[in-house]
Amino acid sequence: MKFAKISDLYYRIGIYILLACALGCSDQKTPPPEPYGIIPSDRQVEWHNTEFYAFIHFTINTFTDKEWGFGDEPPELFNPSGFDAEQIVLACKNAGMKGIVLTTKHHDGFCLWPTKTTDHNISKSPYKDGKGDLVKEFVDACRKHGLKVGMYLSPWDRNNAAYGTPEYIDIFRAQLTELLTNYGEIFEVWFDGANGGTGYYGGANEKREIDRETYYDWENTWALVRKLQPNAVIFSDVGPDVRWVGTEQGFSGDPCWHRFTPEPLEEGTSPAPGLIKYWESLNGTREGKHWMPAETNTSIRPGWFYHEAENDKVKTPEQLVDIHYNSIGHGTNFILNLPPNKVGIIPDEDIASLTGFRAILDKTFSVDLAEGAIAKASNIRGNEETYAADQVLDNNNMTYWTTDDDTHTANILVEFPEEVSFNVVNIQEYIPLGQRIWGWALDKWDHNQWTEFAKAESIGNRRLWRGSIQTTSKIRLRITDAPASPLISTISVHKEPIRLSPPKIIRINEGKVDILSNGTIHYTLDGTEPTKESPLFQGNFDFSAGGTIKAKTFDGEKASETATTHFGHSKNKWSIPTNGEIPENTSAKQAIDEKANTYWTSTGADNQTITIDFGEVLSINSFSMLPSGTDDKAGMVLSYEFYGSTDNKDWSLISQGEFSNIYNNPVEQVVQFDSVNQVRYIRFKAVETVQDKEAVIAELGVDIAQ
Ligand code: FUL
Repeated sequence: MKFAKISDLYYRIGIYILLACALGCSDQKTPPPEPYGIIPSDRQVEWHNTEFYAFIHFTINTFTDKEWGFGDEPPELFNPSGFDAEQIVLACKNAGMKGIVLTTKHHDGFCLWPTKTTDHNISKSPYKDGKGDLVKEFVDACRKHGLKVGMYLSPWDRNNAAYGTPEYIDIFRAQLTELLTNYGEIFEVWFDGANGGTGYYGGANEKREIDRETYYDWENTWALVRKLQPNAVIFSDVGPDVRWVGTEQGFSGDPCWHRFTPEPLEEGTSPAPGLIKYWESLNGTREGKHWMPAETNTSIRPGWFYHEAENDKVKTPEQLVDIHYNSIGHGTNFILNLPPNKVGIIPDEDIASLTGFRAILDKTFSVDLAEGAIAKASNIRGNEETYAADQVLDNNNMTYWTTDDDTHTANILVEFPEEVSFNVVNIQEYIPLGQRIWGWALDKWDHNQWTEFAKAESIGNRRLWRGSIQTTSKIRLRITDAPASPLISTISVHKEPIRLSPPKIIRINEGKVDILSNGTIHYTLDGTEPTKESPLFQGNFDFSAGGTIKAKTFDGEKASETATTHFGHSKNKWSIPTNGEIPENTSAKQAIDEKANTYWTSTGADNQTITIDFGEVLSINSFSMLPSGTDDKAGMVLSYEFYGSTDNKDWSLISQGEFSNIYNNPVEQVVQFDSVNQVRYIRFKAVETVQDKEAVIAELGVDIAQ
């Protein structure tokens, strides 16, 4: 080898010396700790880092105003007038989301892409003259704006004639194959837990129950996903990669372990057709058999699909922030559903709420009060820089502080350059080597001694402590229980801005309404946003007819978020008639006492009706039914008939149907009628209940045509 110049030779020698040092003279002599117990796969670690993403529920239900389609809806109904995938994707991106999971086929079986597996798809709809592919439009917009793509494909298909037979499994897998082959990289495949029940099934119009343990042959379906999309995680009630958190209300348990051993609630029994509940989904299992972290799913509105009647019920920025702390803050991922409207865009109300939510989080997390702080630990693995305390302050969750193998409980201090005031602490465990912290506490230096201000069990991918303002010059994280050396990748300290609390709007006696707050309240009754010019609240007022109240607290230039509450017609004059053919049932009164925690329970599974006398003829245009909020869901009403009468003798059927997703999402069910009905008596009949038990209802109400 000949060197052109002598300087070239010296240059190369220099490089070799540097390389040799990097390899041989490196500081790191102590190997990283051994993994503890079950650890995540690479695809799961990647998923943990994705943390916050959107669910998009959009299909034929958007146009029929339903939560679950029966399967007989003509494809012509699917006709968004101005579908805009970019508007939807940008709404998600601006909210800080990193991906989108799209309902490519919901339980009604309508496919949003031109599948070869069934005619019940977008090519038979007027959308783009049958030449549209909504999945592709979503995927293209996601790729353009750097969001990951996930696919929801409902296993239950109420349209398909073959549902319930082995032939359907081939169809289902062919659909999955199309979705996982033709649209590029997928980060999550979402399999819904609702399976089997009544449906159209190609015209059979019957109930089909399947054995959900065996029917889908999940092992082979999962193998297909692995083959086609090796980096995608698979979600279902019980994994294999990601578990359902067990509620659709938007919170997770505390502790919340990433590991899980699924145990059915009651061995072999389904609480409702096609549903199984699992113990511990909320909390996981500390030393569970699988790495199966929870995903917290909830919708920005009460339902998963867009319903105009819910425009007033969009979760507020503060509610979304609370959910953030109760999901991501417990180490779960957070999938927030944003339902596009009939135009095919995210409505203004939802965008406004997302924008407010993001602003609160940005104000909180854009400043790290631990920046410039010094970290010290009671033990450092091998006394090496690689594992030193300051690794928790470097904003990199791939580096961590850890201890020697025989040191499981240890402390790490963060000393601020000057005294700080904070109300949020963010802690991350380095999870690729397992979830290995079982107990921890936070102390602050207070009058020359340590005072504990936080304490819990799990940390996992992320733990957000949020509480009252703490002022101090240093904090200490104490690991109080760990089965192996603990690994902490991040500690950061933040201040969430203090805001005025929105008022509380409550109904008191005789149909009156009170609005509670510490400040000045202005309110509206016409659906508009309250301003300082809106009526000033000066004391309770009659609101017997019902409607929507919006109120805000004001303090100088500051204003709270808007509180919105809807009340049906006052039940003040209502009673339960005892002269009809219905036997007297004392608990019936509890369905009209305006109290969510008292219940009517029917007198027997063969007499599932309740009759109500308004005491006057009312023009009603909808009814509402609030299910019991108790954990025991036996008797929850799954389908109903609703009758009206002017004389308690001749009854006419006003409405009948199912409360589609009530089991998983036990919120108030509101049913709008096709027309206004003039009645004095109403009769509600529970047609199907959970476990065929006596019907249980917390409240029945009606809205009157204004
Ligand atoms: C549930 C479904 O039945 C709902 O319609 C919705 O898709 C939700 C995410 O999962 O089980």
